[in-house]
Amino acid sequence: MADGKPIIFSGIQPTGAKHLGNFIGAIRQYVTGQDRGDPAIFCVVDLHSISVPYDPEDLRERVLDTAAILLAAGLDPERCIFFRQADVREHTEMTWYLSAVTSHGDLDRMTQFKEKTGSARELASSALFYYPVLMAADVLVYRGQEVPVGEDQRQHVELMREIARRFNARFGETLVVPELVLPKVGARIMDLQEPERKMSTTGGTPQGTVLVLDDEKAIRKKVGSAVTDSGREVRAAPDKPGVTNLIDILAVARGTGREEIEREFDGVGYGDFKAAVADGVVELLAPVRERYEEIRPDEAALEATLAAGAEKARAIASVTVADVRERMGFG
Ligand code: AQP
Repeated sequence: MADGKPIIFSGIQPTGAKHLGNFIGAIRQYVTGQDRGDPAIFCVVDLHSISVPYDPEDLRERVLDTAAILLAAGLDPERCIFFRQADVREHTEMTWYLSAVTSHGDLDRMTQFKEKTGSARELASSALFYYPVLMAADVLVYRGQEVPVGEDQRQHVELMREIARRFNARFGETLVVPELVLPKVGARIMDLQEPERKMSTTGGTPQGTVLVLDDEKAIRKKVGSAVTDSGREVRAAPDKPGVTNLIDILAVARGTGREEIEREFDGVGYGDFKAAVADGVVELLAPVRERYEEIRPDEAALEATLAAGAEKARAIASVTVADVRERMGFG
């Protein structure tokens, strides 16, 4: 930590279909984090992609899509370290070392694995089961102090904290126990069609998932057909998940709180409210889509940015790995 600024680390999976939940829960926090962190480190976690069936050529493309989305959203490689996970091999090496202090039972308790595999658990790749250890390595190898993520990652961050504590107890004080950082509003954006479920890349409805790269027409259609309820009141409440979700989305888009939105739309029907939410989302995402169109075609520039970031990341990660190896009795 320099000048009291924390080391911030977060990663995002490479898909071209980043959605509003990813944008609000994670990407927006990265952009604000880059001036708060020293360093702020963000990576496209391509190693995580192999936990589900994938195509290698497609993966390369999706990494560039995701990198372009993050740059378009405002990540500035001069103000943060931005790279591709697989370029820094210390992540995979660290994962193995951390296995020594991660039990099978720890991983067996991860609800995301259970939710994602359901009854097909026996067929799931061991990489999917093991994913939380790689995620712990991602953060711990930089001695990250803050991990900005959405609510769905809470359990994984709790596990990485436990892994760091156990490592330190077993081998001596080496790793930093990181803190979970959730956005104040929007830590869990819900599917617009099924507001009891989170907006999701794999588990959501296409109509209920607003993509960062959706055009204005698509955004208006999706927000306009969002599920609300039979009432008229624009009020956040547990029995009004659809309306609550839209309030949160508009609060984020406007940079205000729930209360301000409730006050402004008190007595206004859902139709006008939804139109305002659609306006807010269009204003939030349109500039990102426009910049993406400029950035994405220049693959050489994207590759150069990621390569430069990987060099900076490796310089930090290699020091931690050397300390870990020393502590564990290797070499
Ligand atoms: N609905 C959400 N609300 C708020 N934050 C969210 N995040 C994901 N969904 C929501 C946060 O986005 C970051 C990146 O997630 P990822 O790398 O796991 O990306 P993904 O796998 O493409 O996104 P999903 O939708 O989370 O995939 P599924 O559901 O298919 O596994 C993380 O910080 C996450 O918390």
